[in-house]
Amino acid sequence: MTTATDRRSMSLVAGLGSTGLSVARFLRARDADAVFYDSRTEPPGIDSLKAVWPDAKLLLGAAAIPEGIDRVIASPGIENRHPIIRAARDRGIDVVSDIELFAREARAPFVAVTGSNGKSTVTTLLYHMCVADGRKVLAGGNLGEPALNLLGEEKPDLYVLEISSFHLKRTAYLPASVAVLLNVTADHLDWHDSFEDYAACKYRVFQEAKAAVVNRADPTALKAVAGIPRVTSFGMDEPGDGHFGIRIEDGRRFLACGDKLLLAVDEMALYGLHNQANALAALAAGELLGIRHAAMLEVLIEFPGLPHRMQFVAHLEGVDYVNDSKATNVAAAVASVRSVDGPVVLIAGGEGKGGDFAALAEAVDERLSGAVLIGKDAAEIDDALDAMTPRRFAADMDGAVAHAAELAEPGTTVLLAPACASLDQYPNYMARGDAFAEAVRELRP
Ligand code: UMA
Ligand code: ADP
Repeated sequence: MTTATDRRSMSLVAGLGSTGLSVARFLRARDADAVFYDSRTEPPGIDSLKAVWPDAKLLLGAAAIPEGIDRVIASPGIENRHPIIRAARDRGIDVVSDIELFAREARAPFVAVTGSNGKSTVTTLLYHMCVADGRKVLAGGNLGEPALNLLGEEKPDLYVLEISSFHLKRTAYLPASVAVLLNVTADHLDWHDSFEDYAACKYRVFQEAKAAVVNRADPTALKAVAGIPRVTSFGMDEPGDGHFGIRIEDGRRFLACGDKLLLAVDEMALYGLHNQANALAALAAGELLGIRHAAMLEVLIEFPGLPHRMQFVAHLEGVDYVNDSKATNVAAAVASVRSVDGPVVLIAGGEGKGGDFAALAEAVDERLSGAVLIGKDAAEIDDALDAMTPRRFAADMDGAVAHAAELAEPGTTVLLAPACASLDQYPNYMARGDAFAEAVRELRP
């Protein structure tokens, strides 16, 4: 009879997207045993899997865990209430993320960046800051390149990882050299059991961290970092010695460290108050890593931001068109509207993720000169908005942009900041942003 001690351990790899494939490469290189599961009977990743692991054992469509499985390595998109995850829990089988596997094997230090909003921007800023300082650095995680793929590359000086709440829910060991928590606001409530569960996952990033960057406006985060030897804070107020914040001199706003002025915010290529917070968090992380200030400031002067985040599209007949398709939750859309000078015609809607549209309305109503609502949750946003705000409904992005152009007076900004996921109408937020840019191009006389 085979017992658990005399056979190789067997993993169930759940999800055959980019994460599942990275796990397959990782296990194959270690001559491990695995079964691959996907709830789709013909997942698009199957051919790539076969290329990595020609005789891979497959379990498609069904949702039962076979006998002999010791752990489930779950892709982040597989919700916690998915039958496979529940069955694993009921049987006492460990459920782990690819990030946990990465953390146990990484031979170079890593930075873990999380938060409800700003993760990709801060991860990318920090990556460029490390490069500008002459470090060999690899970036990945939720940003796009699965973390385990980075282990297949030549060993760098440092990894910079963007980590989501989905990852953190299934990560029991994360000894980051620097853990960064940007902010915690409601998101992904369709995946997590509750807001409390979501928030606990975010604060968990600090647990085994050797140093931390903390948002000093968040008292729970300040408590969570109490035992960490090196902590640097960031915030939008004046900073204390060794911390990062904003100082105003002669009416001009500056990024500052203690009482030292580092850079006037009008010299930053990034746009908006929220990006000042992101810049300060990246500076704080860079400081903990010993990156030279000059290298970091050079990046802040030049880095224009990632696509689909406050991306300027066109100026037509006195109206600016801005694509912030990545504003996929309420807090991001609020930050987005607030970062625009002057009146806004907002294009919003899609698949809400359990966010509170009343909070969106309360925060942005007075700045809106119009709204165009799209997608599955258009009616819910309509209910929440001030009755006086002119609004239209549109079936697609062409219609939405055409309505917005009609509502927008010269001096207005038409802003795509949906406060919702795109999946009811588009494959992802990039496709939604591209559809917006295309529709704006078609407006040109
Ligand atoms: N699947 C099932 N059953 C399910 C759900 C999914 O079998 O119930 C299967 C799908 O059929 C598909 C696979 O799982 O074959 C997809 O897995 P996935 O959704 O985890 O996608 P990946 O391609 O592995 O991408 C994931 C992250 N996706 C999610 O967190 C939803 C990517 O973040 C990340 O870039 C990538 O790993 C590499 O680390 C995307 C994201 O939307 C950008 N993240 C969220 C966000 O930023 O808000 C957290
Ligand atoms: P994430 O990776 O966490 O989704 P991104 O850097 O991709 O974050 O930014 C996504 C969106 O979130 C942006 O388009 C903007 O609307 C909003 N945002 C970015 N940074 C912040 C911040 N610090 N606070 C609030 N909202 C932000």
